[in-house]
Amino acid sequence: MLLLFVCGRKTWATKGEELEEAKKEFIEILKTLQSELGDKPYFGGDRFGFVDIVLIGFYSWFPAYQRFGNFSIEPECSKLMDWAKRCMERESVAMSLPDPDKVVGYVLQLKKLYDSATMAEEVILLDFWPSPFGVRARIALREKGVEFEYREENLRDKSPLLLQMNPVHKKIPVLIHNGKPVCESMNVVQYIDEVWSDRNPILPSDPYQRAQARFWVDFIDTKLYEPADKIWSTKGEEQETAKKKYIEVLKVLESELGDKPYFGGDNFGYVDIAMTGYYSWFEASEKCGNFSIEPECPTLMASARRCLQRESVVNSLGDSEEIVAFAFKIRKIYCV
Ligand SMILES: N[C@@H](CCC(=O)N[C@@H](CS)C(=O)NCC(=O)O)C(=O)O
Repeated sequence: MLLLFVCGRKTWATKGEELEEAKKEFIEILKTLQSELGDKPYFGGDRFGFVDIVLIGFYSWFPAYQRFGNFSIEPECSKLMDWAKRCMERESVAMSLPDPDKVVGYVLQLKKLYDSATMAEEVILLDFWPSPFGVRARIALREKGVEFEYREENLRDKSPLLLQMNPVHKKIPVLIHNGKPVCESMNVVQYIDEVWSDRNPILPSDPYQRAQARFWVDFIDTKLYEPADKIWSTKGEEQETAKKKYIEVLKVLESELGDKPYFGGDNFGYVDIAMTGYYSWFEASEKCGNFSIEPECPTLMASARRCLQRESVVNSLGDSEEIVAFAFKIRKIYCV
């Protein structure tokens, strides 16, 4: 009987091969019981007995099993069905068994709950370990506690998956959520915030504050990238100009930060995630450019340290020495 219960449950809770196996086994069990019944009216012989009581409880579940498992019991087990109908003629049984339609409705509810609990979220991140953009997506996922599969890309020999998922820019990061790609790092961060909205908000809930956060992220991505890039990829006067511009932009950001611990106020938020990509390269920029950010922007630096100590950030960043070594390696290729 326990086996019958297990297989019955599988007719609505499983799919594919497992379901097919369960249906087969379910019918096999019923056939074994049917042959035990033989020509007797009840399992107890002429009298409705112990085995009859135990088995008849399953009868009101048959319509649910058949509907969700998409199979039919009657053709294979007609004698057993006759037995069940005989039992149902007994007042004690008819009054005790639940209405089969109600059971179907109940199983439908169970099935919905079960499906939503077991539906695996597939989250894949196409990334490149030193990327200041990739790290933003990693941090956002970790801030939300979302499990994800990290896939390292070789940007000199991009995978067919990257080309297929980001055919416009062909760049990382790309978040692939249940097969669907989301591109551009801050767009990815916003998407993560919206999908897993039940925990640790990244963007502020107030529309004005949200607009302000998006404004500053746009400022960061349009003003900071170019000088940051030139610090490690150029030398001489071009590099000097880039350093000056870089500090100028950081100072604007520092004045926006004011005396808040984070751009997001007391909380590490959208602008902080955008900046942490750059913070992860501060040491490499300073070493490649032979300059120091701290004396120019001490409060921004204090906030950067605070961000870099967060668990989500520590777990998302490589060793800063490795980023410095990587920056020098590509610097050699570009300009020395
Ligand atoms: N605006 C993009 C920038 C992404 C980006 O520049 N990614 C670089 C790695 S750091 C990349 O994939 N480069 C490959 C290429 O340019 O071919 C974002 O925010 O996601």
